[in-house]
Amino acid sequence: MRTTVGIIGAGPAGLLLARLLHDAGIDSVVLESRDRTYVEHRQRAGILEQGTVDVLREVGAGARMDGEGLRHDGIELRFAKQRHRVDFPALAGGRSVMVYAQTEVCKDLIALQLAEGGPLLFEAEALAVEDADSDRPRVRFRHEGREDVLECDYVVGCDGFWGVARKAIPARLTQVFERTYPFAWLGILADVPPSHDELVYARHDRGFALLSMRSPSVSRLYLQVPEGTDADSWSDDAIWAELERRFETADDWRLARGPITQKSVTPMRSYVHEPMRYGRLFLAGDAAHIVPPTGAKGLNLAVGDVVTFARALTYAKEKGSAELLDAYSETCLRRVWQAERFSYDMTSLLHRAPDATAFEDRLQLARLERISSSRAAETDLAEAYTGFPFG
Ligand code: FAS
Ligand code: PHB
Repeated sequence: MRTTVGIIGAGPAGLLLARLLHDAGIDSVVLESRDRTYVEHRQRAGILEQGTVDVLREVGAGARMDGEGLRHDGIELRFAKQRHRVDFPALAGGRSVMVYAQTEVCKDLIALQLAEGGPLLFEAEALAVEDADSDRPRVRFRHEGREDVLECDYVVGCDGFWGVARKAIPARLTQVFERTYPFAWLGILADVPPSHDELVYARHDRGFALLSMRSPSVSRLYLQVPEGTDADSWSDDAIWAELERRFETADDWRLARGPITQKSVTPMRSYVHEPMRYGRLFLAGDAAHIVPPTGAKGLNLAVGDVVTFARALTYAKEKGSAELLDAYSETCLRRVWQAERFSYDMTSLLHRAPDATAFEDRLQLARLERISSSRAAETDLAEAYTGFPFG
């Protein structure tokens, strides 16, 4: 097989990149190791920044999002039984966010790709990227029981944290920055209308909790739990009781309960791989960086990377200059590190580490008091939450 751009991975990064290249008249092939059902049903992100919403509309994947997505103009911070709403449009130049699950984004992009895009091969596992530093990089892959090779001009590794693309970059050229956290998120889906019309981020002495949603009738909620927690060790009752404790307020707000339909634990990690390019191999999305989901940045960073790559390759084709391709890693990393900073700040602001001291507890409350009483402090949060510019 031969194509201009070999894309490894059909998560949001790989799928959106295929659309962006298609619209620029550049052919690509997407290799995805899992089947379509897995990709379309893997519960992950839920918040789209304004920039992501705009790009999805531009590539023709915005109709269902505009019909079913929920535009949100703020979030609530909850601490010491207090409630403070952060008003995004007032603080971040009119920007808001969209609640629309990553599963739905993938369904929309897959439908588009199958209807009018280049090859999207499911159950096609990339085994290795070869000759990445030549002008003829190759992806060796296995599909339908036999090994094959995809000859490319460029390869983009959109294969997530556990993918293979990153391994093609020589360790001597690589610098990895990472931090793991002594806690994780126990996430649930529940068939119950959300008990608040916007997201609620709660800091409590017992730990963090997040109220999110998937629709007016489906709630998405998270509890901070110790790292390594087994989701099945939490009964439904225990989950609801703990969420009620952590969302407590001084007023009469109540958390509605309902049938839990899905339960899973997500580990927390900050990770950046530098550089995000080696020869004709480019990394995008979780293949290059991971953020703790507290800042709702993961999916949106992946979008920023592939928009940057598509712009750079289009520029190279139209102007004959590799200038933007050569700047790809630096351009992406500027945005990545801002998202890493924000995600770390939100995580350290709202989660209580197992060994937290009384001093650290008071420091968290002082930071939250500052945000709820200073326009400058809450502006920083609103600007970062609603999104950084794409390069
Ligand atoms: P993805 O991991 O989504 O996609 C990579 C794709 O590559 C997968 O489909 C995989 O099957 C495929 N692949 C891997 N190896 C391959 C190979 N060798 N050959 C072919 N294909 C291969 N972000 C948020 O903003 N909010 C959240 O609440 C949130 N929750 C998350 C929960 C979990 C459990 C995880 C793991 C992540 C979560 N994230 C969240 C982050 C998540 O949304 C990612 O940022 C987003 O999926 C990134 O998209 P991709 O870079 O496309 O990577
Ligand atoms: C979600 O709805 O899954 C979600 C929302 C906000 C976050 C993380 C996850 O910060």
